[in-house]
Amino acid sequence: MPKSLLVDPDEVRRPGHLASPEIPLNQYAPDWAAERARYGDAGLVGILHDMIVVREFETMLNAIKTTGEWRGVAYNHLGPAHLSIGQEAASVGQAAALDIEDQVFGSHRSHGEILAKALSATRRSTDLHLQGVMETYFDGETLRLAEKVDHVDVEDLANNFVLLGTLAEIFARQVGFNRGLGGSMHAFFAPFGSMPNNAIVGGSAPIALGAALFKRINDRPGIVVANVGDASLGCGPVWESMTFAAMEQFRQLWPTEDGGNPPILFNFFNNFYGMGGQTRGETMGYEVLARVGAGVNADAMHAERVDGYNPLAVADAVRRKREILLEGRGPVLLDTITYRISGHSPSDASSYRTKEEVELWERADSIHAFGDELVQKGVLAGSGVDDLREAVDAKLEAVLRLVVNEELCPRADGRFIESVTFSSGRDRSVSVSTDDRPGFLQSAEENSRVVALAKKSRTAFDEAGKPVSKAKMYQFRDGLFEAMLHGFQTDPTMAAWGEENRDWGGAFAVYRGLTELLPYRRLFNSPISEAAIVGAGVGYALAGGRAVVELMYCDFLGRAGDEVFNQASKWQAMSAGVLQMPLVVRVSVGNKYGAQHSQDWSALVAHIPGLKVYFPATPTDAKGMLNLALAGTDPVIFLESQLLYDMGERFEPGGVPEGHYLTPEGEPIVRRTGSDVTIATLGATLYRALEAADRLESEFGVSAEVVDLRFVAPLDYSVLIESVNKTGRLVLASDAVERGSFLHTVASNVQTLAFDALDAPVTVVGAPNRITPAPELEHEFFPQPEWIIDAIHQRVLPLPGYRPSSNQTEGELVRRASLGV
Ligand SMILES: Cc1ncc(C[n+]2csc(CCOP(=O)(O)OP(=O)(O)O)c2C)c(N)n1
Ligand SMILES: [Mg+2]
Repeated sequence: MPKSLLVDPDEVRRPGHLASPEIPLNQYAPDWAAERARYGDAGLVGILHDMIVVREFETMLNAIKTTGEWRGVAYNHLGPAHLSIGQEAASVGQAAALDIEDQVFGSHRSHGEILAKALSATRRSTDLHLQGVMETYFDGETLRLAEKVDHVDVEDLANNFVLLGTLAEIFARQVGFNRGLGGSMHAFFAPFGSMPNNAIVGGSAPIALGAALFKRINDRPGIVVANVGDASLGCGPVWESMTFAAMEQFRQLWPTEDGGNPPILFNFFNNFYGMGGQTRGETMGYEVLARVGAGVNADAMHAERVDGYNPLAVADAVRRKREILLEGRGPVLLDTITYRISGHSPSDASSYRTKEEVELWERADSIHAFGDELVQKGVLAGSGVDDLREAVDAKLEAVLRLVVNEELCPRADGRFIESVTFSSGRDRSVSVSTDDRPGFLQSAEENSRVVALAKKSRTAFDEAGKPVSKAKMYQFRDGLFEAMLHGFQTDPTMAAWGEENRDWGGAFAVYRGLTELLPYRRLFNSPISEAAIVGAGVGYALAGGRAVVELMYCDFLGRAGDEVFNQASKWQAMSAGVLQMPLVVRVSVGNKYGAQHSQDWSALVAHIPGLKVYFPATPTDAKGMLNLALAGTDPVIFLESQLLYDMGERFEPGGVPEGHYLTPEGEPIVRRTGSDVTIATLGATLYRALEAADRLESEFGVSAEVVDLRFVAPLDYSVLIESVNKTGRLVLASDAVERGSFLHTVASNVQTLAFDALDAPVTVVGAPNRITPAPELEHEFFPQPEWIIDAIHQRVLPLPGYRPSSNQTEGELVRRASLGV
């Protein structure tokens, strides 16, 4: 689709002033009769009840942490407990305005949000629905225990279930909502709309954005709330998520029937502190947090400050904002003011604030205030608050007694954690959306790229062995294209985004042709926001979709560091396998553009548990391995060397296969057979290794076997061991800098697994530990064919009469290591 928006110089150069919408501050005007009619007396008491539940739950936790005991139950809780005592009206008021299908993502301080959302959802559910949820969750394991606590009806039993599932999770027990693998800061219960909570400050913002995108793209009901703290406004990913959610394309370019901007509410629980740093007056400059909305879009994000000490004011704001979001006019920002009476954590001595300040907020306490109001208005009897508290405490005590019982409530073990690290393509129910918006703009047969590919040679050489010209040759990037096409055709939820993904065809033309084929909602340009690009992919995937996101250069991984290292990688295990993460992060590995665009960082991602890492080196593997990634349900970092994008197929005798196929996961492949030495490579170095092997053969009669590792994780060592058993020698080479290279892990494992077969030490050839220089000097940086021969000569198998051109000796290794270069 050609560019459709004109940038008119006359318009943009015209003088004027920018006006911003007014941002209301605490404008809630109580209308008691209207609120009573809206909620009914039982509803109002329900709100108070839930606030008391949150307060008592956390008071109990505080006592356990600080005194090791509550109501006669002793327990030593080793893990964290970031409490929200004082903030109950904010979380409960919010939940009171949300439906079951609305989702809330939170922070390290989200026990209250989990309880509030779950209790609100139970109240909105039928008994049948509640029973279904509880029976099916972990096959009723949590329910069986919850049934041991007194209850009068199904809703009351669901209260037991919520308290028990949450507390057991905090205490790392198997019946916890995430089998104890999430713990206090990551607990959640998706069936009631309580979604992953995040120990990384601001970490929920991009993930919630992805979940909101999932709703928008797949026409699902409800909204998504990113509950983050005031101090998270100092975090880049939070800003990236707000600007991403506010992109004008959602309403200007996407068809109206797609529904507008993703329905996301950025709710800042503004307690005025980030640990001890005071956001008002010290660590931020906004003065009033809600002001920030004006910097994001023309609607000022419909920002408001709302009194988070009044549950009805919060519910009123959330209800109004929810309507805006459902109409596609988001995103929304709420500055929900509140106060944390408790310390940041139970060990916090509150040295950063005065007693006077804490007492002022204690005097305004929301439970007292709301309770008094209900009594005054005759909704609740005089002793009502105390009666509610006593009933909640009795239930909590019974739950606590069960959860601390090691026999009734055991913990999962390491084997279980291993079993949920990957979901390995476990059945994923793709619920096809019922709407009739087409998933394609044209048929594949009429797509220009598909038509052009049909005429191309699927091998690099013709039948006479002559090289095929690039214009006529099916290339590495075409393999990726075909895999993407198949993914889009077979998974209706699949969506892709990144910088330049649409008109440009992806930074390296992998997607050329897809713009004509796919509507915006399945392929779109993102802002230059790597954290939000990947983070939204995480949220989209865990919400039920399949996402393919692109990082233009491997060197930009740092910009999406948390999203790759802590989020994509960890949520399957932290959820105990409740969530799946069908997310492919396509990452090009560069060259030519110098130090900040040319690094192979396979080692960084190799070190992160929970990630799969693929690195194809041929067009056949580009297609087969991307097919594999797209057939799976795990997060895959898919590395693509820019040196290979226009490479043709040289190994597969019939050329790149036309149909759909999968490269066997984790299996390296022998690209050239030999008997004297094995050269194993990762990525584009393969072709230099093959050149080295040819020279070894022709000039020295040394027969080299070349193995293309293709995978970093998982990696099956049998092909390599078999080769080393035959040759007795192994040289490993890749374009990554030598220090910390993943190849050292391979070297160490081969030494362990094939020690008896080895006639020489395993040798790693990598780039020197320096910056990547200008293209004219790259031959001094990236391993060259002669370096591989030099290393063989100097450290593995002396070659008679050979004169090395570089220094690959042990002495040089020691010298460089001692200098750190
Ligand atoms: C990225 C990151 N930096 C620092 C921390 C340590 N930390 C945990 S909570 C917190 C304060 C967060 O303040 P805010 O976002 O306002 O939430 P609040 O604690 O007030 O609920 C800090 C600095 C962290 N968990 N993550
Ligand atoms: Mg705060």
